[in-house]
Amino acid sequence: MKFLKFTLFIIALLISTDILAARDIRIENAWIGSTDEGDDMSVAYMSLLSHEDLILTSVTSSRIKTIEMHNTIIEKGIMKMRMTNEIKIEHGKTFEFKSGGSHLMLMDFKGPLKAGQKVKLILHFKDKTNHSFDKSIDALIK
Ligand SMILES: [Cu+2]
Repeated sequence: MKFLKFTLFIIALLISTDILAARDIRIENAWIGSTDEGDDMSVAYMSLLSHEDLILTSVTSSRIKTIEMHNTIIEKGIMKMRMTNEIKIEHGKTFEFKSGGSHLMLMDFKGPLKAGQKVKLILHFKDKTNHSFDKSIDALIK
């Protein structure tokens, strides 16, 4: 009985610390390039700053069916984009999705992405204990 109580106490503690441990991650300047009617591709940029090492495993949105994470590499003097399933976010170091560097590629969406509107993006992270969590943000279309 004592053991059961203790176990329940530990479980309760774990649950509460999990809820209380709001992830200290700052996501700023999230924006998406506007598109014209008929365009089927766009890009999104943002900066991320975390107080713990994280891995960004994917980005999803109900507005945009396909979002790929791309790195830009230079191969034999030619700039190429490579899809990746993991982006490392080192603690205390701002990671930027930016033009000419890593970026989010947006595909398979209906209708133009109009400047001034916002799109909800959900970022899926994994911490070093393999614990997954999501963070949703509003990206402004510019
Ligand atoms: Cu790309």
